[in-house]
Amino acid sequence: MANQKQPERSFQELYRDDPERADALVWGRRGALQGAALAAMGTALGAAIPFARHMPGGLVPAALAQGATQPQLLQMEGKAPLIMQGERPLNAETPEHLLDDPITPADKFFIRNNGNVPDPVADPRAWKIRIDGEVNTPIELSIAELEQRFEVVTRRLQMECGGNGRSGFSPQAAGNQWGNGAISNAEWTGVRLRDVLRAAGVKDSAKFTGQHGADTHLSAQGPAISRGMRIEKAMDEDTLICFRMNGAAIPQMHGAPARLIVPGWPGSLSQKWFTRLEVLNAPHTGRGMGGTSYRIPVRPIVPGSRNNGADFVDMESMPVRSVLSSHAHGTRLPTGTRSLDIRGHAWAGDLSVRDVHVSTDFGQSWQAMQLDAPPNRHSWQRWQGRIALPSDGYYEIWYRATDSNGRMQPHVAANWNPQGYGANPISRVAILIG
Ligand SMILES: Nc1nc2c(c(=O)[nH]1)N[C@H]1C(S)=C(S)[C@@H](COP(=O)(O)O)O[C@H]1N2
Ligand SMILES: [Mo]
Repeated sequence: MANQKQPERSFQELYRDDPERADALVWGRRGALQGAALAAMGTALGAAIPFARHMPGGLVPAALAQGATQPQLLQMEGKAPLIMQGERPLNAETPEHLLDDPITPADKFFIRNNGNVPDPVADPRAWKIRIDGEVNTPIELSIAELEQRFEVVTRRLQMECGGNGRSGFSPQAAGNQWGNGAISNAEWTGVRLRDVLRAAGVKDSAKFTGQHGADTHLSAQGPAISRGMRIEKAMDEDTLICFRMNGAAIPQMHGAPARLIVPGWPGSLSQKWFTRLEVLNAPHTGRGMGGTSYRIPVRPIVPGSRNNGADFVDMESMPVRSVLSSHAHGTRLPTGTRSLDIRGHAWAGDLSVRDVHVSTDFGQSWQAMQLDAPPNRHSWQRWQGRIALPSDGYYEIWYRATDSNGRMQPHVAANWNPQGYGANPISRVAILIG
């Protein structure tokens, strides 16, 4: 163990400041946690570790790896205490245990801005949206006109930031260090983009879109973000021009009075303060397109290496992911607790989720959870189940979803890329009994 002559920092401090050294001290070279090392680890965690014999060599306990620093919390009227990611522009993610509602309420909806949030408009019904480019007849319609001319639909739709899970990458990738909380599943009301596109008359040359919104970049130079997608996704029945969220007006922060929702694909496509959609015959070149922006390698690159993204492809359907929403990370439960009802949500971009499994013994065994069918395509799915806890002590709940194609969340974030998209490793919540 630690050199007795030189006082060591506490394990928590050590894991925070120098995880490699902490690991070497705790695990030595044999990778089996036993004797004095096991006792020291137990002391650091404040409890015995009933499944210590199954702990993978070199594993940093979740309680020490994630819980070391207290995050700064958002303080804003109408908003829950979200985890701050940045103030200018304002970005905040939802802690997993606040994602328990089947329909994400406005106060718990994560915030992702690339520029300045515009001021509210006096007459939302008069807000105009223009469709032009590779169409027979460019059209410009107000929200009132859209509602009148086209079928109004309501769907539960996931909207997830393309960088959700980014903090899972090692070495660190550039951008907000999201955990799993840049995800929402609200009930959206609006008209189908495809109905409006058909009214304008989509030409054969129409292959891509370019989205535009009313917000400006922080420099006040040009738009905050302007992304685009393949025309097939624009024609999906769930791609909506929305003007209501959870039955109420869209909050200003989330794109009032109208925004696009492009469910299952990177959230950056879901243009807030939506003003215009260009139909294009070639990929859009707006801010947030090309290079390494929302693009991922086709062949893996060396983690941490430089790359201009020329060989990357645009990120489309988001990978499978799950959250555990019934218990916060680090929850302490009364002595003698021997079973626990847990639950959360799981989703997989354009796909659905086939299975959610949970392990309480460091991955030695996995238990299938009960999984609900989605209420509609592109909604997340509720999972729940009961786990047994054989004795008091320190546990980690590991949870892992599998999509309808059989792909499951990996143990470690894969396909590293400079701007950190697509990290969906298995998550771990620490629970202390006694
Ligand atoms: N006009 C505009 N639309 C935008 C953005 C933005 O900065 N400006 N951010 C995008 C990104 S990156 C995401 S993840 C979602 C976040 O939406 P939210 O803030 O409502 O959660 O909006 C997208 N639409
Ligand atoms: Mo995003």
